[in-house]
Amino acid sequence: MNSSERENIKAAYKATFTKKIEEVSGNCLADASLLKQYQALAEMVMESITSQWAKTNTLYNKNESKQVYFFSIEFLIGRLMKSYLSNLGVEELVQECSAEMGLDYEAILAQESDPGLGNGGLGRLMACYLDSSSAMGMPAHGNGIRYKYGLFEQRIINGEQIEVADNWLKNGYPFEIRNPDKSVIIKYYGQIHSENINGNLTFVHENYEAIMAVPYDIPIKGYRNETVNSLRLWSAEPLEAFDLPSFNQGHFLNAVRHKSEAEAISQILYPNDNGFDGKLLRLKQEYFFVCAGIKRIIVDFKRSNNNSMDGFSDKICIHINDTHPALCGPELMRVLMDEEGLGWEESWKITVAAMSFTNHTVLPEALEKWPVDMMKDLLPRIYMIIEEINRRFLLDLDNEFPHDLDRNHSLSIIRDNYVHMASLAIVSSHSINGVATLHSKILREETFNGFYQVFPKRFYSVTNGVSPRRFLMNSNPELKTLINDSIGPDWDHNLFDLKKLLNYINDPVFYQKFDAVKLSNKVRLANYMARYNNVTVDPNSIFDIQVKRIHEYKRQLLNALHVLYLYNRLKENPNLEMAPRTFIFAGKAAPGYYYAKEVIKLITAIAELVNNDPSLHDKLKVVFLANFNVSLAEIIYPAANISEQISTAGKEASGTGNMKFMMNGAITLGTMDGANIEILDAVGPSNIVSFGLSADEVHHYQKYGGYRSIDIFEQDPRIQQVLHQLIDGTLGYGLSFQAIYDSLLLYNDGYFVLKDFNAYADAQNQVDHLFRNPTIWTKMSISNVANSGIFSSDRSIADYQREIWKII
Ligand code: GPQ
Repeated sequence: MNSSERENIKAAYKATFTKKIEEVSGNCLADASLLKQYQALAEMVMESITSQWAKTNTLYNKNESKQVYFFSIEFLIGRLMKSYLSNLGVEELVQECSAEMGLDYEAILAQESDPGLGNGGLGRLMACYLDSSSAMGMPAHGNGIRYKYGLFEQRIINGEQIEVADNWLKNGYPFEIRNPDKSVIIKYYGQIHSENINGNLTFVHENYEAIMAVPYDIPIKGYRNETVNSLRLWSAEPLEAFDLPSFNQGHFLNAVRHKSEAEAISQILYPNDNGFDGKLLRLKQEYFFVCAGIKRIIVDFKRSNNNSMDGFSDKICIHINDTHPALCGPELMRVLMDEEGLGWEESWKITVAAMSFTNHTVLPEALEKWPVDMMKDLLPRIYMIIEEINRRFLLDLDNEFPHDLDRNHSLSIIRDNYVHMASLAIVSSHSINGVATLHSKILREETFNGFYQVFPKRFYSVTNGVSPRRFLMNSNPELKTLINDSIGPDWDHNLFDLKKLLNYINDPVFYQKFDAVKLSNKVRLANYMARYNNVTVDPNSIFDIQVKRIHEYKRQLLNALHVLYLYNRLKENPNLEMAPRTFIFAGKAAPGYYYAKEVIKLITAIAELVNNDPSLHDKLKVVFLANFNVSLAEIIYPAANISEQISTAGKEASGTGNMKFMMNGAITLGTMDGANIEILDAVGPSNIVSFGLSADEVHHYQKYGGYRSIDIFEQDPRIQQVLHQLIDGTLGYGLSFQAIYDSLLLYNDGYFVLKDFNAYADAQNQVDHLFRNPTIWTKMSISNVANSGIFSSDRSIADYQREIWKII
């Protein structure tokens, strides 16, 4: 494009934008608020995307290519405007025009609400996978819930977490299209009668309570290509417009009660991460989006397949993200048998061939199990089908392993009066995978070992990945520019090309530029902390960051105790030689998780102690950033020097924050857990700092005992001092962290915090030494960026395509 063409395009953009402002606000540009500017831009974006979207859908409706449907109870998509602009290839243009029109581009973008439709890694992974699928021109779509309120907003008041409702829809949401014509009726409760209709046994659902699922579709625009996939989020509404059976029978009160009950279903996201809480409403949510999603898939499939179900599993993959959508199996069976008239065997073949399942945790408390009575009452037909799936499965098992009652019991989907969702998911899927090599191994050898013995060929491993567009190009534009200037722009289509950066691994000029980018990102975060936490930090200090959900197994406590220990060392010796450090924490605690909330309180108390002590000469600062979400994450990752990934080995399935940090040049300080092990493989041992018990060692202690935290306590005066400080008032008058103290000593430290303390302190010492040698540090940092290609979610999606969905 020559410069006059560009000027024409810019003029056209400015004219359209000015007109749009009038349309959305009734004001001229000069009087339009930032919100209206954002809404105008959003409308323009949607207008440029929708024709591509329609074309993509027309293509997909021909049924030529295999379609993947991700079912997930969470999609943590983050703000979308920047992705759209960058994927359309117009971001620079819009930036330039905005500046020339006297508008504040970043402030306009900040108007967008950040939909918190997920808790953490599980929901964010889905968003990265949608982003990658579109980038790769692959047909993949999401099915989830349009929660009216997403994950709560976290405020920190007097050092404690306070939860505030997340009203993300309050100004409307410009990137969704409501499609009421595609609504689906969902039936709960009631009774099932079997009738013999024309010689066929038919199941009829009576006296049910019906609600309506209305889809809202969000376009997922591919990076600089023509593909626009869909994220379909279902909203629950009463079904006045429909011929409700109870209405017809004159049960009007019932019909009104349904109204508010209906809306309750998509009202709010459950705020638990890695934890199961067996509430009836949650089970309603699970069936809600499963039933709606499956129905639409079948309607669309049949419409383009001469009204036939032939070849369904050759064209459709139903991928379930953890067990929350595991009812996809029985629901697909129900539709195939009760609505499509197929027999059990044929339906079962189709179901297993279509379904695949990813597990995301081995924590026993997170594995879903629903009381039989609850399931039977709420979903009578589904429960019948689960019983039959189980009966047939146990029969097969008995044929293969005769009289093995223990095996039969331990693998039974229904056992001890519960429906075990992981068992259901495994039995009804042709593929089960873990999310990192170690995690998949633990699934095979421990968690699902019984199923592995029965179905060894069903088990796979696909290591997680993250979107390089969101977490590198868009959130770290200065690094993107430096990389473009150094190795050319083509790495954007193949992140493995980042390896070319290794050509600069000894280039002092490149070092300078690379360090300048990191510093600039640290200044941005320092400004944020000055503004929101009222803490001044030195951008030249080590930014040592742990951001993720607060959970015992993630061991924010280990980090916090070590900060206290460093504080003690500095108090003892104010001239201690160490690089100044800024310890940064962020993350939400589940509202009902007392212990996690205590950890937040502890961190903020330590921050109070440390930041207000002038005798430390600014060598130590501690900051807890409130309300960690995708938008804040995008500011944090580029600014990190140290990425804290210190879970008890064997407990973190993969982790994905570790990958986002690495891609931005942070050095991992981590245990040999989840994908940290693969980060070590990718960068080599000299570019990571690892420490601590191995998963085997942890497993051994857990199985056979032999660890006594009190012994460590008694032998280590550093630990004695720090633990006393938890309860002796050091951390504030009247403040005592007795529960944490007890968990470590009285309850024998279930997550091996004290056991790993010494190794962690040594590793932190090593970090200090490395950082004080800038050449070594920068080299390590560059190596991390250069070797991060394997952690692109494009690679993960390619693995799924090849191994699991079998798409070319
Ligand atoms: N994960 Cl089960 C969540 O974020 N929430 C959950 O409820 C469960 C898992 C995470 C898991 O803890 C991480 O290790 C993974 O990297 C992530 O899922 C994506 O697989």
